[in-house]
Amino acid sequence: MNTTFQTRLEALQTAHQELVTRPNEKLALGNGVIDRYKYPALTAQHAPLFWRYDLNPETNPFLMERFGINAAFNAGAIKLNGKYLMVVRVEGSDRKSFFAVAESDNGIDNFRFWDRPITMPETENPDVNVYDMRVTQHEDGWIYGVFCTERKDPDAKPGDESSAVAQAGIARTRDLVNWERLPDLKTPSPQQRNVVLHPEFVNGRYAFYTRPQDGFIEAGTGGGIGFGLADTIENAVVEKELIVDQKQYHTVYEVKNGQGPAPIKTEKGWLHMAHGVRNTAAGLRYVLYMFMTDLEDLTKVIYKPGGYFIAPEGEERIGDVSNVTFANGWILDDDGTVFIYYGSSDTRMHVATSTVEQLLDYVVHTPEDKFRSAASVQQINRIIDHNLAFLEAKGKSLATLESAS
Ligand code: M1P
Repeated sequence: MNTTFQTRLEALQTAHQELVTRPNEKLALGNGVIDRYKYPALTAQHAPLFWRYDLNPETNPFLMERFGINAAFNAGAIKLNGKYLMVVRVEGSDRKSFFAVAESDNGIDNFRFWDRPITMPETENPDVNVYDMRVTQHEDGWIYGVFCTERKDPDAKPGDESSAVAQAGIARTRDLVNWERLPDLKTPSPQQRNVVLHPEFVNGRYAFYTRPQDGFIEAGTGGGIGFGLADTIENAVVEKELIVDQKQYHTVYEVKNGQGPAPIKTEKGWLHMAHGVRNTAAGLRYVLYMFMTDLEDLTKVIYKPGGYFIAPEGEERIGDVSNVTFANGWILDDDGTVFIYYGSSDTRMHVATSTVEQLLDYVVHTPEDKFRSAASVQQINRIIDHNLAFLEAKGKSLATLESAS
């Protein structure tokens, strides 16, 4: 073995080992709703060296990367056999995404990819690209992965190499290793992305959150988080989509929105995390927001805090598609901790932590968006009045608060 090869291999191994074993640190002074962490939970550089390099000096004397990994983002998540697992959208430098599982003992750090990426079976119409899997532990006993499958638009004009059709692919597994691919979801909408399977049957049927869209990028007239039922999962057909949470002028979900992971059941209702998109002079901005639906009527939104829940901060703002936070995975732990996994700027994964108790407080008590500047000022004034009454009862004033050390 030549010494350059050996020296380089050792340096690569040391750097990789340091990265995947680096402890993460909770950042001080969160906003009371979530805690963020200092380092991304997972990056392209976490990909095993043996995925990327031919480690034989005879066939790779320069120890060159043979398969580049560009990004690791938009992961589904599940806790299985005591391990916190992300089902990550890994994107190669060839621009194709695929799924791979990364595992951690504590949900915060030391995420390591399993030895092989997921071999996802294809349908008769092969996927060109697959991404953004939502993992649902369904009450029928299977773990489902619902993801976007993208293929070239068969109606694209000659020379148009960009137009694509997005649909919802469905697969199921018991162990995240062996997957059974089922036919893609059929809906009345021309295209679908951000489709999520609800974890419980609804009147004996499978329930899906959908995101009908007219084109590949534009939600168009179909904008909003939809809801529909299918009789079977083996050939899932949603005949009618009802919009549960629609896009709306001058909000953080003005251009489009989409359901995040499968909702969490709480005593007050189903807790949802979603992404909302608005346009800016610098391009689209993706943030996360929350809402709650009724336990009995899943199409009825009963609480919806105004504004965003998580928006890109610091390095999260920069990446292949900048100014994006996107979440399709969270884990509710037995003690009520919620691990929120979110991708930033289509590049890397982060974790934030909260509890069901905090998230319920946030969803129930955060003022709704009232859609006008004047109404926002009224909301601030209501908080100020509430604080003044509280301080007065204690014999204090706003000035004493400002000078508090
Ligand atoms: O690039 C931002 C996001 O764009 C798409 O989301 P949506 O369908 O809501 O526009 C997805 O491709 C997503 O993966 C990506 O993060």
